[in-house]
Amino acid sequence: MPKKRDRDFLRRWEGNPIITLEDIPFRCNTVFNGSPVKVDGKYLLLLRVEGQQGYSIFALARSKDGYHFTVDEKPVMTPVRTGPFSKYEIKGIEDPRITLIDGIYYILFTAFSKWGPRIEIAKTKDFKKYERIALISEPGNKDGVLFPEKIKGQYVRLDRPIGKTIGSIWISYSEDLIHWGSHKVILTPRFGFWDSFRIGASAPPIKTEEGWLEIYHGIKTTNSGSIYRIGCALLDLTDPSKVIARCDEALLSPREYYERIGDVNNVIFACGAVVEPSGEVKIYYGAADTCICVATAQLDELIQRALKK
Ligand code: BMA
Repeated sequence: MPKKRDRDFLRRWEGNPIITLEDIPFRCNTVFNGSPVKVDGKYLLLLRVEGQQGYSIFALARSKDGYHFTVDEKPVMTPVRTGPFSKYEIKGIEDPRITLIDGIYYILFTAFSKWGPRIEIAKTKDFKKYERIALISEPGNKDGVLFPEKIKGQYVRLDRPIGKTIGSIWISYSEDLIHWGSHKVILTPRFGFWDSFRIGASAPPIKTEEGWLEIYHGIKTTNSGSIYRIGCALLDLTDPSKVIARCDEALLSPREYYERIGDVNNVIFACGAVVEPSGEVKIYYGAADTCICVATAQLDELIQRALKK
């Protein structure tokens, strides 16, 4: 048999998908778009789970090796139905992204309501108690990721507001994680490329000697719908509004059946990555809005890819 060529830059784990509907202990419609974090050598994955009512909640999965996960019996965050956040979470909470700063895990996620998506921020110290902090964008915004440290004394985030149907990656700054300003567009869709329609931040930025590595998603439209892929870019360490480099080719494209066919076909959508001491980066992604998968690359390889070397 001739050797099957791997057409993608990221290496899929051979046991993909790692979490499917069968692994969720409670009744639901689908599981996708998980954000990982490594705590004391063990892996936690905060999952977006869509209930059979049609809206999403978060569940927590745990693993010793980053590949075999067990999902907790009950969801850990559900849309609140009373209080100031409730009217903005009516249609659910989606796509969590976790960032650790000074012992606190901040979770940026999409709060959905009849006004559209807004970015909300919550925090946890122990993944047992979760506390909402604030809604930090107006509607029409999602894909919020927080940098893992303050830069020049300020918190920094990336997000994806939509204006005139164009979704680009913007940067904003804050003193207190609640009030944000100095909004600026930094990366836009590229005509003629795999990321020609819309782009958004995927994983919280990873600090490297060459700059902040941002793993982002790009969308191309076709006659039969959108194709979601993964790419990467490097941002300047001291001024992350400056883009140093950006990959030309996608790192991972929907190819396997579980990426091609599901509730939404042809989707690879990452919400985070774990960098191992060996330099291996485990990128966790939702496939076809129907399951969770993992693919890997060395950190150096991703940097070289962005630099087009
Ligand atoms: C995006 C987000 C993701 C989803 C993707 C593909 O806009 O809503 O949660 O995976 O679309 O449907």
